[in-house]
Amino acid sequence: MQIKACLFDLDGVIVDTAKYHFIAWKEMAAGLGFDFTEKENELLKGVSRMRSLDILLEIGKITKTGEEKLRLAEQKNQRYLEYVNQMTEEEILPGVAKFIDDLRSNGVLIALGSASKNAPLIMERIHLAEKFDAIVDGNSVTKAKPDPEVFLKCAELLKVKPHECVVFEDAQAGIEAALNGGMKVIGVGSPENLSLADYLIPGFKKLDYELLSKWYK
Ligand code: B16
Ligand code: MG
Repeated sequence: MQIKACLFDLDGVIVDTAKYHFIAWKEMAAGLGFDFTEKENELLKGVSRMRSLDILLEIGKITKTGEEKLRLAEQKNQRYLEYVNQMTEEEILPGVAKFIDDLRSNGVLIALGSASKNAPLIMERIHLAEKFDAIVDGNSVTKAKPDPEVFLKCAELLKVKPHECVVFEDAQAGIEAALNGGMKVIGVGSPENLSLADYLIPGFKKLDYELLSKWYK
C-alpha cells in the first residue's frame, strides 16, 4: 500500500491540551460542589465540548437546562483559553515536528482531524498550521468521533482514498472513527483503550517515514 496521507488528531497527539481541559473542568466541578478526578478526565478525551459537559454533570449527578449548559460550556472554554493563549511551539510533543517534516519530504500529505473548536487557534499558537495541507476540526463537522466524518473530510480535501490514509490517535473514540472510515490507525500513548489500533507508539521520537512504510508495505 502506498501511504498518501497522514491524518493527525490534535490533543494527545500533537500537543497535550488535556491538562488544560482538566484544570478548567475540575474548577467547574468544584464550583458545582463535587470533585472531578484525573481518571474521570480520561472519559473526556476526544469527546466534544458539549458531550464532555454532559459527562461531567452525570458524574456530579447534576441536572441543568439547555440554556444553563450553554453558559457553563462557554465559561469552561473561557478558562481553557487562558491557557491556550499562552501556548508556544515548545509545547509540540517530542518528535512530532521532525516526523511531519520527514513525511512531507517524502511526498506524504498532512491533515489535522480534531474534535476541538479551538484547533485553528492552537495550531496558530504553536506555529504548525503552515505544515498542514488540510485542517478539519470541531467547527466543520456535525458528527463526533467515533463517527468517521472528521477523517473522511480530511481525505476528501486531500483528494485521497480512505485506505491510503494513516491516522494517529490517542483516544478510543478516535481510533474507532479511523477504522469506521476504512483507514489505517496508529495509537499514540499508553496501551489502555488503544487495543484496536494497528500499531501502538509511545510517541513520535522513534518513528520515521521509512519505518511507517515498512509497517504498511
Ligand atoms: P474544544 P482532539 C478534543 O481534541 C479533546 O480531546 C477533548 O477533550 C475536547 O473536549 C474536544 O477536543 C473539544 O475541544 O472545547 O476546544 O472544542 O483530541 O479531538 O484534538
Ligand atoms: Mg486526542
